[in-house]
Amino acid sequence: MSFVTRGFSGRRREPDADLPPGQTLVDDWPVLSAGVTPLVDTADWDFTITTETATHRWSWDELQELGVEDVVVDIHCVTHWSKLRMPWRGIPLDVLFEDVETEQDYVMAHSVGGYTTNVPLDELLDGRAWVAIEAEGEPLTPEHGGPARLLVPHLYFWKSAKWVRGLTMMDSDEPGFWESAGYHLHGDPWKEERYW
Ligand SMILES: Nc1nc2c(c(=O)[nH]1)N[C@H]1C(S)=C(S)[C@@H](COP(=O)(O)O)O[C@H]1N2
Ligand SMILES: [Mo]
Repeated sequence: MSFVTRGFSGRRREPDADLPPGQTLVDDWPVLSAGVTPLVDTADWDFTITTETATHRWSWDELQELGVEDVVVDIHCVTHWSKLRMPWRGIPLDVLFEDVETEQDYVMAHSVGGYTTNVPLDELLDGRAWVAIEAEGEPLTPEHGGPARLLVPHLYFWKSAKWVRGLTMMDSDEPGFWESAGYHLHGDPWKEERYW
């Protein structure tokens, strides 16, 4: 009859309720890179959003001045590992897109070293994506994409481009690096959109 007990058990979640199908929890943080780790100096780095009409550019310092946000998110790699409740710090893409005008609905993210990945623009907005600069309380290490990487945690982690340099708007959804090699164009871990 105790409402305390009932309320508690009512709120309890299954231990793996946050784990998408086919995923396994890891305690460490694996490094997955298709090529060599570039060493990127923030002094030479800038971030661009290129639309059909304009190029918007932010230096490292200008980006920080837009305002950082601390978030706790789950990440899911298509190779079946997940990390839950990971603390990250980054600049929300909502802020970057505030003054960007475009009629184009798709984005290609570009990284130092040539890596690319495609994401629909609406999935980068509404608090769902960041240019991340810290994880677990520390600046991103080079192997994890430092100084800055894309963070799109609701899609498989290959969409979170390390060493990100910019976003280019596109009229249609074109495949990026892994998508051209058979990874799913979209990559929703809850739908197991792994390969196509
Ligand atoms: N530039 C770049 N970004 C990348 C990759 C890459 O090879 N190059 N690998 C992707 C893949 S497949 C995964 S799972 C994650 C791995 O990030 P981590 O090494 O920080 O765990 O980065 C993604 N972003
Ligand atoms: Mo991956």
